Amino acid sequence: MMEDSKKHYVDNTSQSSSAGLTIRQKEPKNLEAPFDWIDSYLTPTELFYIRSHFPTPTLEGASYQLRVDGAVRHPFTLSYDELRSMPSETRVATLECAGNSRVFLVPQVQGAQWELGAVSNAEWTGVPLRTLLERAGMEEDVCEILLEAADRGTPKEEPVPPDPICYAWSLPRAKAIQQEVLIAYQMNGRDLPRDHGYPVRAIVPGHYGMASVKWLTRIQAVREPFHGYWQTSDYAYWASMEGNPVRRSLGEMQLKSEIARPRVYETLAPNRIYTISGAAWAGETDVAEIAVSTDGGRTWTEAEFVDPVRRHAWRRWKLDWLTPNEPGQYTLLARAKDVSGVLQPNEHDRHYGVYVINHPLPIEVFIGDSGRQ
Ligand SMILES: Nc1nc2c(c(=O)[nH]1)N[C@H]1C(S)=C(S)[C@@H](COP(=O)(O)O)O[C@H]1N2
Ligand SMILES: [Mo]
Repeated sequence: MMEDSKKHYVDNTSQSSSAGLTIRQKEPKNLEAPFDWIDSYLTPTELFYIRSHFPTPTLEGASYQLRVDGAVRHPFTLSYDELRSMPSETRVATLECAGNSRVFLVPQVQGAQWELGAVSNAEWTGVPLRTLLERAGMEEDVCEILLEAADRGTPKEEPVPPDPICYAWSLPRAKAIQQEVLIAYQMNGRDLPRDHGYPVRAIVPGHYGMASVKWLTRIQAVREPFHGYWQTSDYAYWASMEGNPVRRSLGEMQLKSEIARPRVYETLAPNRIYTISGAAWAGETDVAEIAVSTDGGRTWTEAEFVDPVRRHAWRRWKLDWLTPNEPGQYTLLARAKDVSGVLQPNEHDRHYGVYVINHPLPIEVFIGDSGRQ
């Protein structure tokens, strides 16, 4: 199934790429993955995007402690070695920052100007959160599991809390007890790098990246919904309740596809076969179909998948395009359909503010003049 994971499927060698992360913000570290480089199913660790709100904390494996407490019958603390000696699971999960593709919003909005690369796919190894909660004996009336981290600071966006805060995120109980949620210590078969949460982070497959808390130090079972800064002021959206708008935390990733190649404003030769390629993913559903348009959405052609269906992981896809003879500008779009027949929305939903940018993103390219090739 993973046989072709290391094989380059883009056969046209002129479609070269510029591997390396793009800095969106230097400190705290916010680096974008080169999305045009999706030659392998798993994003190499050194090319995986980095999204941090505070300076990277320095935790040591030797002194690391993970506290599991709150509304539980048997609170306990684990060392790094104890966690690593427990039965582990390894699974592939795509992480996407909820602000990915923000640069495509018109008019321009505040926040890191992510293009296509605040998304990456890796293999994670760790202990299911569920195992730790079972060991702790979670009380019946627990409604959320709060994941607390070691990084601290004062957020920049209003309303700014009076004192420094830690990064923290709570998961609904129903998600927290799913077998796929990991307390992870390895990424692509090696110990987590510091920027990705060393020594231990949560991996919440299917949810936007903000739920996968890095530098995790405490897991607290709580009886009341947690209304912390990150999930009320920041990563939240306007839902509707009895006709009234209410703030809710972002959760599952929404169906999305992105074109990796060609890149924006790339010039292609006329009347040649060009392999358009990309990837598509979803939160708690599976991607079933990809359609590509090379005429700004008037007509669509079905693309072919490169990867199999695997819940919570992206599927790369490709389509051979016979480029037009006519020189000029062309708008490429890719649109995914999930297993229940739902398509990506045509437009960005304003209830999500500067997040969840999952409409088909226009990629403008040029067909060159054959005389000048
Ligand atoms: N402790 C901590 N965890 C965090 C964050 C953070 O700033 N601090 N950023 C979150 C966000 S918004 C995203 S998108 C992912 C990014 O994970 P990565 O840097 O490993 O790609 O981490 C999440 N976990
Ligand atoms: Mo994020």
